[in-house]
Amino acid sequence: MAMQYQWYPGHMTKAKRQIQEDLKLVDVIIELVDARIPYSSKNPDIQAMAANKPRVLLLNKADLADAKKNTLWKEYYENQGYLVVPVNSKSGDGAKEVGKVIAQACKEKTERDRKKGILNRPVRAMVVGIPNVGKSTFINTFAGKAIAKTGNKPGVTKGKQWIRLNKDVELLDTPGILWPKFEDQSVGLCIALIGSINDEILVTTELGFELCRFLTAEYPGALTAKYGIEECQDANELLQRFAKKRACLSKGGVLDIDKASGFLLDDFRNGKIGQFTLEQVKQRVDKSENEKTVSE
Ligand SMILES: Nc1nc2c(ncn2[C@@H]2O[C@H](COP(=O)(O)OP(=O)(O)O)[C@@H](O)[C@H]2O)c(=O)[nH]1
Ligand SMILES: [Mg+2]
Repeated sequence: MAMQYQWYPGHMTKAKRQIQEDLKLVDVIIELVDARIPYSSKNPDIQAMAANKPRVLLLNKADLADAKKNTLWKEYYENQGYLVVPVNSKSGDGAKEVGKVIAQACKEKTERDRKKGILNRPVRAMVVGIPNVGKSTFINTFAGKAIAKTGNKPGVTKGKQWIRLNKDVELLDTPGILWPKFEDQSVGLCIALIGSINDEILVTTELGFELCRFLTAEYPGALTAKYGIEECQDANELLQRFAKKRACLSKGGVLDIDKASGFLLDDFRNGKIGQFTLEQVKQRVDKSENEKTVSE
């Protein structure tokens, strides 16, 4: 692929340092990834920063992803020691299960406290994830009802606001912002396809092309079912057919592929074509194993 999907937001180092500081204050980490790209939307640094803390991993936007793949990714991360729940933070679907795993994550901490003679100290948690993954939505939906802020507590860094989730759990009300690893081009492409990179630095047509390629290969029939266009191997040709169907014409009656790609991407990102997962467990597991071998 000719183009480079790169994205270097400012203040990355500062934000990372902030997370490192905040992590010292919490017992449990609630990490959000996008269920459509559970590998690419996961920051690798958090692993090192959060050593020895129970980790809850939420496959957020599960409503937009392939339900069967949600199950496979859940198993994959459970095998790595996470407590995993597919959720829809917008609707609150999965809330019950989230409550359950948070309680489970807290149990270890409460047990440890009890052995040290500490009783009735609430467990503290923090939400982390890359931009746009749904952190604010999650906090609003899941803590919104319990929005009573507990204010500053003695011995805690000034200015931190805690939201009480229930009698056992307090949540830091500012989410920690992480960044995806962009060394791998395919990670950048995945992040771009779900719409988490500013569009102006991307070539819409190229993304439309990649999306056509992916959908015809992994979910054959999906584009035909939605738009009534005949699918073909040639993604350029397919984009043309889509543009024709949507009557995307520029001045002079020429097909406007860029505009058509924009429509296609919008529909995909909003779940209007269907529920799709861009990454397969197998593919990504093989890859991480290879990476490990190289660095050793
Ligand atoms: N369909 C769907 N959309 C979601 C979900 N969670 C968040 N969103 C949407 O994703 C966008 C980014 O969410 P936001 O909470 O601002 O992300 P943040 O940057 O991590 O705080 C918003 O448009 C949300 O409405 C979800 O579970 N399902
Ligand atoms: Mg936010």
